[in-house]
Parts: sequence; structure tokens; C-alpha cells
Amino acid sequence: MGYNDVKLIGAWPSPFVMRARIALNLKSVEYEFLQEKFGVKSELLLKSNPVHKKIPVLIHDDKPICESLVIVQYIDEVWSSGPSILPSDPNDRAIARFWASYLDDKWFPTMREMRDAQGEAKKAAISTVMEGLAYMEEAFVKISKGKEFFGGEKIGYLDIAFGCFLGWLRVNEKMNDLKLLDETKVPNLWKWAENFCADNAVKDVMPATEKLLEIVKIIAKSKAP
Ligand SMILES: N[C@@H](CCC(=O)N[C@@H](CS)C(=O)NCC(=O)O)C(=O)O
Repeated sequence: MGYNDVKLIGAWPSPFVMRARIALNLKSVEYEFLQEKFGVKSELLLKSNPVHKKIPVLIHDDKPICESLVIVQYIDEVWSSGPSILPSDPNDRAIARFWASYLDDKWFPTMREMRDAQGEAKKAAISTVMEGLAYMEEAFVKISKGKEFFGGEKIGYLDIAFGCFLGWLRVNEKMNDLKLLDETKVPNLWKWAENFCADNAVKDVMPATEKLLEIVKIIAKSKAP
């Protein structure tokens, strides 16, 4: 597949964009990375994702595909000769999709709230985030069946869906001076995170915590009156 056939509209700090980049890396697909500028939406983005106007958007042969998890599934189906991303068993696939929607609909939004909340609201958000990590620890033990990843020996759909949030999890740990991914409380998840970040498909797209902290400052500045 040639370089010009695949384009990805995104930005390096975005966890959702990272999902598409990891999936493309896993399938060894070359692509052109079209980075959006902070605070400005390009014409191409607005034309390609007129409903949500969000990144990522994958453009394959001039056809745009929106929503990170839809993109990951699309990549898995189109480049089917590469390593499989979704589990082959329908029940395993359903479980992976269940946890991915839990993470997107409940867990990650609460982690975002944690950053801005104060007092009791912050305490409640932290406890929901920790509860989510305990759920994921239990799910990991069941799903991975003693292997390194949710996907078994290789990174799969749920690894991508969850792992892309690790950079922002570390930012939250730093900003709140607490340990969320605690080796003593969620040991399997802690080890999984190490393995995930060290994987060849991930290590070059996982942003350093310090770089993400700079982005937090830029966002705060842009919101300041
Ligand atoms: N559900 C979407 C979420 C994408 C998303 O929230 N992207 C953010 C960047 S991390 C964005 O484009 N935000 C711009 C905006 O909200 O206007 C997905 O999975 O692709």
C-alpha cells in the first residue's frame, strides 16, 4: 500500500489519534500524518468529519473514516493479512468492545474531570477512576489468560483502546501527586502498562509525560480569562 493512499488527520498528544497510529504500526501501513494546529480546525478536518469535527480521521483512498475505534476496526479489516487486532471469537470480541466502551463513556471522562475538579468532587472522581482500574485489573486477568496483553501474546483491540490513555493517566498522577496505577493494588495492570509502552508499535507514539504536561499548561493558558 503506497504512502499517498493513507492519511491520518490528528495531533500527537491525542489519545484517540494514538489508537489509529498504533493500529497502523501493527499492520506496518505507511501513512501521512497530517497534524492539526492547536485551537484551529483545518478545512480538511471540517470537510472530512463534519458531524463531530474531531480527530482522528483516517483518509484511505480519499474516503474519510471517523471515530478512533471505528478506525481501528477498519484498519483490522482492510489490512487483514497483518496481525489480527480484534479477537477472532465473537464472545471475546464482544467483551473487548464492552470494556472499550466503558473506558470511553465512563472511565476516561471521569479521569478528565479529575484534572479540573476540586474538593469532594475531586475525591469522588479519583475513587471512580481507581474503581475503574480495579475492574480493568480483574478483566485483564480473565481476558489475557496469563499472557502479556489483553490480546494475548500480541497487542489487540482492548490494549489499544485502554493503552492510549496511559500518558494522560501519568499526567493526572503527577498533577495530583498520587499513584493511580499502583503496583501493589493493580499488579497485573501495572506490568501490562510496562509491556504495552515498550512495544515496537507503541513506543514511538506514546508521548512523554513532561511533553503532555506542557500541553496542559497551553490548554490552561488558552482557557484563562
Ligand atoms: N470519540 C472520539 C473522540 C475524539 C476526540 O475527542 N478528539 C479530540 C482530541 S483528543 C478532539 O478532536 N477535540 C476537538 C474538539 O472537541 O473540538 C474518537 O474516539 O475518535
